[in-house]
Amino acid sequence: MNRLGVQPRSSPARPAELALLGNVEHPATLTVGDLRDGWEQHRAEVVFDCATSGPQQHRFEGPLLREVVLDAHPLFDVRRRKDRSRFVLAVSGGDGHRTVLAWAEIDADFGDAPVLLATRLDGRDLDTAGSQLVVPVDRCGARYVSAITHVWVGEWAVPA
Ligand SMILES: Nc1nc2c(c(=O)[nH]1)N[C@H]1C(S)=C(S)[C@@H](COP(=O)(O)O)O[C@H]1N2
Ligand SMILES: [Mo]
Repeated sequence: MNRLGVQPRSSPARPAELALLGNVEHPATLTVGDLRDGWEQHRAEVVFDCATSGPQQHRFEGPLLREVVLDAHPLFDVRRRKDRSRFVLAVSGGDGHRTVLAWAEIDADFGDAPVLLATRLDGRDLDTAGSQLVVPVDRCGARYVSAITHVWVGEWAVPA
């Protein structure tokens, strides 16, 4: 911001952040830079179908969602498959679009899906746009939530 209260064109835009929260021991706020520097980057070349714009082909890079979430220490006994299988993940985008995944979809002992939190899309860094969910096992694009603001981790608890 300069003295006129105007954002100069040359200044870099504010980096996007996502909140990792819910039934976890260590909630965190993560920038795309954190996602790039903190975990091994995986690549995914994907094709998905969009109901409105047809087939889309993209190249993504980023950490595995399960590695990022595991480092926040979900409140399950990591050694017990049945305990882990009760958990779900809810992912929201800046525009209100949101989706859910079962923890078991990405757990190596269950679906083992290589779901990513993208840091790069088609060779472009996502630092200002925000991370995008990459679900290579999906045939359609609805769960490729972009501009992620929240990843909520929670346990299905039976209503009293
Ligand atoms: N935040 C957000 N992410 C979103 C959507 C949306 O409306 N909002 N639409 C989804 C749908 S329906 C599709 S097909 C893909 C399209 O991704 P693309 O435009 O990068 O090809 O984004 C997904 N991610
Ligand atoms: Mo879509």
